[in-house]
Parts: sequence; C-alpha cells; structure tokens
Amino acid sequence: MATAPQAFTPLPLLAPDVAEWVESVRQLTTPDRVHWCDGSAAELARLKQQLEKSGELKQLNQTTFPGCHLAYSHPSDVARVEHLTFICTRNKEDAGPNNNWMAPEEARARMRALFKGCMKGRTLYVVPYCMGPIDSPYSRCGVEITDSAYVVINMSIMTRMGHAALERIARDGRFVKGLHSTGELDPDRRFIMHFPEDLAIESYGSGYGGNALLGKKCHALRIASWQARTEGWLAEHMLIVGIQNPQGETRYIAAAFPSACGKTNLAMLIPPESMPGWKIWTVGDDIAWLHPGPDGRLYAINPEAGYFGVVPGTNRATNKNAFDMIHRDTLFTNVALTADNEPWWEGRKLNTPVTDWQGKPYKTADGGVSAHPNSRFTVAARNNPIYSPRSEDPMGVPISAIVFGGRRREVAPLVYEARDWQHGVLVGASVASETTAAATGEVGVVRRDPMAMKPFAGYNFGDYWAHWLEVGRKLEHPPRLFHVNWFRRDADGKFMWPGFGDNLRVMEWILKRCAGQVGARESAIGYLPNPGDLNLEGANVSESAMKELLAVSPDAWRNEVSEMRAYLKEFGDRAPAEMSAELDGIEKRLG
Ligand code: GTP
Ligand code: SPV
Ligand code: MN
Repeated sequence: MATAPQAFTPLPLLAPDVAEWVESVRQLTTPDRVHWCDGSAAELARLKQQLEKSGELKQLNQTTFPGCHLAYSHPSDVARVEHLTFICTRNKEDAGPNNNWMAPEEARARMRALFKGCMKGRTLYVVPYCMGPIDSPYSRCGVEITDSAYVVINMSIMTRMGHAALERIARDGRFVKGLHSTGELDPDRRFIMHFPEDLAIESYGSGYGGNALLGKKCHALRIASWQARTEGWLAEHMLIVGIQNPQGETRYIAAAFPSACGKTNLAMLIPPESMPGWKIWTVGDDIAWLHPGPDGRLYAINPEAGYFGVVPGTNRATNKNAFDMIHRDTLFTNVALTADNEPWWEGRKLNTPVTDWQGKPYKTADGGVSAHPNSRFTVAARNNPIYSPRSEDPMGVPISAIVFGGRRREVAPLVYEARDWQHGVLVGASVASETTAAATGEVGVVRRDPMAMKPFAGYNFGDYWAHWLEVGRKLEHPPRLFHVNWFRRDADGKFMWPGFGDNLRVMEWILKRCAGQVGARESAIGYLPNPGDLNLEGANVSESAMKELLAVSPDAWRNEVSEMRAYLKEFGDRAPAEMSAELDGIEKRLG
C-alpha cells in the first residue's frame, strides 16, 4: 500500500485502528501531507507561526494581550448551522422530530462525494483527543481528522489533545471518528452529519465553532448523549460550578441554559461586594457528563479543557474573571480591532474599534456592531483564576442541584423549584428561550429548548426524557431540580434583574433549599422563595420589581401548559406518560 509522505512518527503503532482509518481517509481526501498531532507546545507554536505567515492569524498587541491572536472566519460561517446538522440513524424515529434526519447510506454517499480529493494541496491533521481527565473512567476519546490548522489550535486548547490521548485510545480500544474539512466554505456545500450507531461524525464546509471543533457539541453532546443513554448516564449542555459559602463549605451545581444564555458567566461568577466570604470555583462552562455514583448521588465531570466563550458583553463589571483571563494566551475569533491592535467588542467599555470583525474600516457613527455578536474567545481552562482543582478529579464532583433556565422576557419567574425529580424533568423539558446569535437564523424568537439540548440531543427527545426519568429513579440521593430566568424585562424592555454577580443570591437560596435550611411558597408550578428569604442586601432591585419577578400568572401558565401539551404530542408514544401526568397536575393546581 502506498503511503503519503509524512513525518516519521511511532504514534500510530500505539493504536492500529486509528492508523488504518487515517489511511483510508488519506486515500479519499488526497492531502499533500499527513501530520499526526502530538499536542506539544512546540507543535502549537509552529502552527501559529504558519498561520501568521499565511495571514489567517493576526498577532494582537503583545504588550497588553501577550500570546493573543485574532482569526476572522468566512463571513458566511460565523455560527452553528442547525438546519444543516443531521442525525443519521438507521431508524428515523430514533432521531426524533427534534432532529434533522438522513438515512446513513445516503448521508455517507453525499459526504463521500464532498470529501473526495478535498484535501489536495492541504495538510491532513490527525488530532487524537480525550474528553475529560485522561485518567477518568468517565472520559471518552476521539480522533478528529481535519484540514484546518485553526481547528487544530482550538482543539489543543479545548481538549486534552495529543500523545496521551492516543495512548488512552490504544488502551480503550475504541474512539469516536470525526472527519472534518473546511471544503470551500460554501453554505450550499455544508453538512454536519452524525452517525451515533457507528460513533462517527462527518463535517464539511464550515470552519467555525460547534460545526468544526468536533470534540465539543458533535462528540461530547450528540454522540455522547446517545452513548449515555445506553450506558446509564447523562451528557448535558451544562456548566458545573462550585459555590463556597462563608463557612467554607463548597457545593456543586450544574446548570443548563441555551446557547448564549449565561453559562460561562454563571460558571465564573464574582460575588457581589455585599456578599463577603463567598467564593466561586469553575469546573466547566458548557458541557457536563453526569454519572450516578456509588453513594447514590450524581457526579459530574467537565469533558472539556478550555472555553469557547461569547466575547460581547464581557467587561470588568459583568465578568472580571473572564475579562482578565482573555488578556493572555487567547485566540479571538471575529472581534473588532482598535488602533492599538487590541481586540474590541461591544460592551468591552475601554477604547474604540477602527476595523470590524471582517477587518473592514469601522465607523462608530454607523451604529452597527463592530464585533460579530457570536464572536468568541478560545482559552485554556487553566487560565481561569478561579479554575476548580476538582476539575481534574477523575470521579468528578457531587451535584447538589440541577438548574434549568432560559432567556425569556416574560412568564418564567426569577427562580422556582420543582416538586420532585419527575416534575423537574417536565420543568427541564419545558425550557423555552429566545434564539441567539450562537446559531444562524432569526434572533429573539422564543422556541422550546428542552434541557437546553434542542440543537444537541443525539436522539429522540421522547426517549431522552424517559432516560432522564430512569436515571432519577436509580438515584438514591438525586439533586434537586430548579428553573431560573435572569432575563425578565419591564415595559421599557429593560432587564428587571441585575444578573451576573447578583445571581449568587438565587444560588444561595437554591443551596439552602438543598440543605433543608429554608422554606418556600408552594405554587401551581413549583416552590418559590418566600418574601424575605432571598438575600437582597445591597442589591439594586425594587420591591415592586421583585414582586413581578416572583409572580406566577395563572393565565400565562395555563397557556404555557397547553403549548407544552401540543409540543409533547409531536413525540407521540415516545413521550413518557409521566410528562402528561405532570402537566395535568399543574393544570389542576392552577384551577
Ligand atoms: P454558549 O457558549 O453559547 O453556550 O453561551 P453561554 O450560555 O455560556 O452564555 P454566556 O455566559 O457567554 O452569556 C451570553 C450573553 O449573555 C453574554 O453577552 C452575557 O453578557 C449575557 N449574560 C450572561 N449572564 C447574564 C445575566 O445574568 N443577565 C443578563 N442580562 N445578561 C447575561
Ligand atoms: C453554543 O452554541 O452553545 C456554543 C458555541 O457553546 S459552539 O461551540 O459553536 O456550539
Ligand atoms: Mn454552548
């Protein structure tokens, strides 16, 4: 068999299946070179240098932003493309009405045609990666083949990438196969295909975020959720945060909010000055893998090793931790530039932009945005000043509460607690949220986004809810389940809740509920804080606003219940009967 010219490396010998697969992809895509990534600092430096030379990466002001770079993506390739994302199961029903579906043979044939010869003149990079701590029994490995050095750099920050991962693959004897090419970046020749039955992903025509960094949404959510169902765990779109109270006790919370709805911010929260003694520890900001532990509690690991975070809105007041963190060794994508060659974005507060996210001259007078609303930073988790040492714990952290949330200007109160796990599954399934710039399409439209997983569940939501119910039944000490909404607006369209650091006030109530230290007011939809139980000392929120934030409007909720019934109907027999029973309960309590 002819082999492509490639640097000598003993690595493939460690995992023969990988070598075989790489060779078959090489024959299909015909790259000029094959490079096996070892994940070393030297390799990373070389890749950056190479991209600087080709103009794909721009070095930023090295005095104020040491080690930072800027990349512009193609203007048509700036977010996840949900309409071009498919779950290709043998049985269409297994993908469910929540996913686009294509028959596996048809999808494979289409992708084969696209991939054929697509790497001519390019380098094929082999990126072995591990999702989760290398020594955790809960971690899972994959190999991404890509022709984008930008993707390699991102993967080296976002995952445990390189030699150690390949060694683990050899030990595990299995891995997720992810094949990616930026192709022509033509939206008409762009597909993100998932083959959960084969643990495989094929992505063509995009170089951006969740479309291209295959370890993230494609593997750690779509493929992993499928695996989790068969193996008895959960793969979720959740942050994981440790909250240390003034007594020095740390409790862990996992929270599922849809894309661009506050996960990174909550995971890195800075306590308000009026709450001295509290401390926050970030375990993860986007994805959680949750396993029932031997003690009957639910344990979470963060499969990622870095953050691919929303840049706009990040400043000293909203998230000083993130603001400081992205001042070194950070890769920015699609932000604007100042005259001093510093990155700039809406809400940075300091300085002004001279060029926009496409590198074109920017006139502030135009009124449009200069950084793309979905511009992102990629940075290693270890750069986070409050990175939890428990993030590296192979067994993960015990979860006291799971919090669901959406971005809703009305209806959903600031916080409420589900009656029990089964009711909580309905609460999670009922999450609705305004769409954001994290995916292409209209922004600000309310849609159902169950458990913040609408774009990421790798199988039928009906089966997914049944699986959630099953996991809850098996847990002797399940976490309590809550719903929050930081995004209620008043008649003038202004946010009624200060949000950000002040969200700790809500977290404190949640933790007190978990510890049985505070009562609650029972309502038709669940338990709400009694007046006076939320610590509002030093918070800038009026009594009337608080009343509104914690109100449950029977009319709005009757409407919500009937919409939810219609939504469940879409899933036919696959939607568990327990969900309708929970809706009956709410309706009855509403009177
Ligand atoms: P993904 O990375 O897309 O999954 O997003 P995310 O859920 O991590 O959202 P992130 O924390 O990056 O926040 C998205 C946007 O919401 C940013 O512009 C934030 O400034 C804003 N935001 C976050 N938390 C709050 C809050 O409590 N209140 C308000 N009003 N805005 C917030
Ligand atoms: C999201 O959209 O939820 C993200 C960004 O976290 S991406 O990696 O593009 O999925
Ligand atoms: Mn996300």
